Amino acid sequence: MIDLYTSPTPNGHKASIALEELGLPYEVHTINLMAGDQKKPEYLKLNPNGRIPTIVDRDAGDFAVFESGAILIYLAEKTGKLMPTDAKGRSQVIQWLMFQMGGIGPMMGQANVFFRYFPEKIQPAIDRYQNECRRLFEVLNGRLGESEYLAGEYSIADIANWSWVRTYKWSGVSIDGLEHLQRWLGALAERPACQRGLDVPMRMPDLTADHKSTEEFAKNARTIVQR
Ligand SMILES: N[C@@H](CCC(=O)N[C@@H](CS)C(=O)NCC(=O)O)C(=O)O
Repeated sequence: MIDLYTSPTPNGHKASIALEELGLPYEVHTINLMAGDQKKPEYLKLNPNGRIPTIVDRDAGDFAVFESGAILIYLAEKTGKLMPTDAKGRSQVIQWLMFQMGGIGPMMGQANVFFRYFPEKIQPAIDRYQNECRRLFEVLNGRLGESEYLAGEYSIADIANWSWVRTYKWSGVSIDGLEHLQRWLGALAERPACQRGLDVPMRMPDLTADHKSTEEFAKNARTIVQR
């Protein structure tokens, strides 16, 4: 049994989707980011970075893993699934996983901060992060034009990148003209495990669909980025 400490955000979804794909039994512990649960001393013992997600593997002496990329690798290696074991195949998955961890995640995260949450509209910062996201999306599109999935077979690299890229509207970044990326976004959206993973810990509405929920969410999130 795995304990999953999470919230309904892209980094949280990476862990819940992987657990669903792997069919591992897990217990969800909801971390309320607005209430600051992630900064409580008992949680910081599991995740010194004070962010979600975290897993604790009860079957491995309550071994705690933080950082979503490390969680995905741990779960793949524990089960022998979603990542090949040969050196080259494993490296390909890790390359595209690192691309998400070092590129897509931080850039979309900062695009969200400057486009949605920051009280001042600093246009050069908004442009910088949105343009960098679009550039990264084009890299993904190029790869997906030559391969069905990012590292050949469906893997944790797809789960990591998809969990973020699917939220492109919230970051204000277009996917127009990126036909391979669009094909891949649609293909993963049809996977039952991806859908179940998005329900953890609770399903978020499409925040870009109506102005009131956009404003309400941005107002709450602002309190986290200003802490
Ligand atoms: N590099 C970390 C980033 C985790 C992260 O930024 N999580 C966000 C939610 S997506 C969070 O917990 N934010 C709360 C805060 O900043 O206090 C990972 O991949 O696990």
